Amino acid sequence: MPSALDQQQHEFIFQFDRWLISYLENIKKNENYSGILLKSQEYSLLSGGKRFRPFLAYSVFKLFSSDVNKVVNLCLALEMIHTYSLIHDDLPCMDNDDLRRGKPTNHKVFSEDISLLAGDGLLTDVFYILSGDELIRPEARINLVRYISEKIGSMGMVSGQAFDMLASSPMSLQDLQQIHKLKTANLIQASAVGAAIVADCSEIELHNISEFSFNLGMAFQIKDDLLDHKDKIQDFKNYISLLGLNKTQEELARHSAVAKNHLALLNIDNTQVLSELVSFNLMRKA
Ligand code: GRG
Repeated sequence: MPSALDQQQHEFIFQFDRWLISYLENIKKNENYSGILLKSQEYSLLSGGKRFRPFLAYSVFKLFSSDVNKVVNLCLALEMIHTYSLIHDDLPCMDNDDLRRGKPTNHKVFSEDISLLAGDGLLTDVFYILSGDELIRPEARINLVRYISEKIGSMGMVSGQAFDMLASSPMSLQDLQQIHKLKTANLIQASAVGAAIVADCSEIELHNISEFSFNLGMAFQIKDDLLDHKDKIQDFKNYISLLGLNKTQEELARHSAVAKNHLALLNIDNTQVLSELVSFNLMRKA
């Protein structure tokens, strides 16, 4: 018997792929859209990501509302932000990676200039689609755009990337935690809180969703560190290098427990999928 998480993931992926294809088909009709730019964006958007962030937004939204149409643009926007960050992160001036998800990186297939622009376009389009979403109450729309831009802009993910680029060994735990928070947890938090804003949640609900998703985001990155750790000198930006394996696993368990605790504090009875998502992260192999 599939778990509640499996069922919801299955239902979500099927819908999300249709939303994304339909979004891409629609923008193709715009005569100003550069064909090569679109191909480059499409290449990375359709290259097999886990869709973790939009799935999280969808699952949080479903706690409070069944009017799924209201969360479509947010789900698309989150995957577009994630995709832009990966395209730019892979560029020669950043991590200079040849492969992403086992396939050539965007700039290897297209070119550095087009990949840079593909990311710029994806990021900017996010604000176009969110600010124009008339299914979201105008006040909630403003709060949403402001919250997301705080989490991913210079106060958030972009500074996380800057700290990461400039980091040198040896690194303090505090500095590493700040990079993990800004680079990874912020967008995961924006996914969950963004959905709660769209669903018109109360202050106390927003608080618990925010704490839940911050801790899930940290747990997600610590799990990534556990999966990625290489016994190399260059691997100093990894929890295991700083804390050792046992303490890293304890940190993963601690953040996961705090996340589940905030789900319980929501005092609603349909949090099973999200609770299973926290457990799934603990066990995931990729
Ligand atoms: C602003 C250029 C710029 C970058 C922002 C997000 C980021 C910083 C860089 C990407 C590299 C990286 C390892 C980020 C940490 C977050 C993370 C674990 C990303 C991978 O997310 P998954 O596992 O990826 O959800 P898939 O491939 O499944 O979509």
